[in-house]
Amino acid sequence: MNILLRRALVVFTVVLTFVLSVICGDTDAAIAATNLAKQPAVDVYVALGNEADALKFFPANLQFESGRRYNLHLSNPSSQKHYFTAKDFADGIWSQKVDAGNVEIKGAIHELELRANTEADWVFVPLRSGTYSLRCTVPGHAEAGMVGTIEVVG
Ligand SMILES: [Cu+2]
Repeated sequence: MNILLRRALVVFTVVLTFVLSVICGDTDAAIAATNLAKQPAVDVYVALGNEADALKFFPANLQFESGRRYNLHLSNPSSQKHYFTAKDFADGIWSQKVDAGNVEIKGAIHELELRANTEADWVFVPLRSGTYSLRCTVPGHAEAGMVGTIEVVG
């Protein structure tokens, strides 16, 4: 095979690989995820309970914009454990990571348990608009008022 023909074959193979990856969507999805991850995060703070052990989320109603990146700082200043449970909301977000103490967890997250006097940062991008319920699933807590709503707009 002469050198020109060989070069043409290499170029053809590279172009074909690129075209196939675009058609298959891998490249688009990878670019979208990279762009989302680079967006500056909007800080949001939520406390699960308070020092007086009130069974509430502070604040109880959250609003996010779809397509924006958030860093949700969760803290539990109370003397008992609490859950941040919003499964339908979590199904419609892209979770980048949860940072808890010295551990960073990547991938889909559906529920967080915060023991007494702990904190966790959840970085995500909401993708699906809607109104979702938030609750603490420790027995008796939701019934006592530890519930809220998460609204995703846009
Ligand atoms: Cu609770």
